[in-house]
Amino acid sequence: MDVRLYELVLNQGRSVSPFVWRARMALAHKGLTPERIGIGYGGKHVIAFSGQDRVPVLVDGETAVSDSWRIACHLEETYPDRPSLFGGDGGRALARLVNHWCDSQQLSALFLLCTPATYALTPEADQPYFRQSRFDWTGMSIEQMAEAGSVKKLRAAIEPLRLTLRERDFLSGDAPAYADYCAFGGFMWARMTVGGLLDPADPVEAWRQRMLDLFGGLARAEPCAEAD
Ligand SMILES: N[C@@H](CCC(=O)N[C@@H](CS)C(=O)NCC(=O)O)C(=O)O
Repeated sequence: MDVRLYELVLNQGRSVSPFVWRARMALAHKGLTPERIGIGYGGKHVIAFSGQDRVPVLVDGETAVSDSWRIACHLEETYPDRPSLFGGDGGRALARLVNHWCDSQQLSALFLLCTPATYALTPEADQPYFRQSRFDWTGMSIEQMAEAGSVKKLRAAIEPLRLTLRERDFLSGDAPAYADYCAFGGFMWARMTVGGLLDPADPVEAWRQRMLDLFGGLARAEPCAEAD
């Protein structure tokens, strides 16, 4: 079966995209091992067939799917007999809430902390694009972001995760599922660029360690900025 995942890979083989990590974990959850194709910011022509310019892009047989949420839904619908990513319609709706919370709150809190190090890992030829596109989004230079990033603010922003993980091992309950992969993606961006960022005593850190161990240590095995 032809299953391919297009992802963003920067210098030192760093797979930095939180959205790609969501898709990689979701594929592993379904027992699928895609061929991984790394592109840089300057390699968007490679995914032009998908009709847009963002990763992840999944090619599953004849079907191309972009956007991490749409990829998760595709996997759930195409592989219903394999372990569920959502646990039914109610679970899917709540996973979507977690997805939106991660995009708007968790990734915003990580943005200023991880973007300067992502820039440093970007091949020189793509750095002007990276710098300009991030300035267009935020009005800030890479150097201003480096000044403004706050670990304290990140740790405060993830309080909903902390409160949940004090009560159970995974956001989805006793076992991990898509809501966990959503939140984990953000922390993988940090792991690839700056390190863990969490207090060792934080229940979120204990969960992150459990997530790193999943699927034979799939995420732990990747080259990263963190010494395990
Ligand atoms: N909503 C999309 C977001 C995808 C996205 O923004 N991907 C980033 C990687 S982190 C990207 O392709 N960036 C290319 C760029 O910034 O030029 C998803 O969930 O997959």
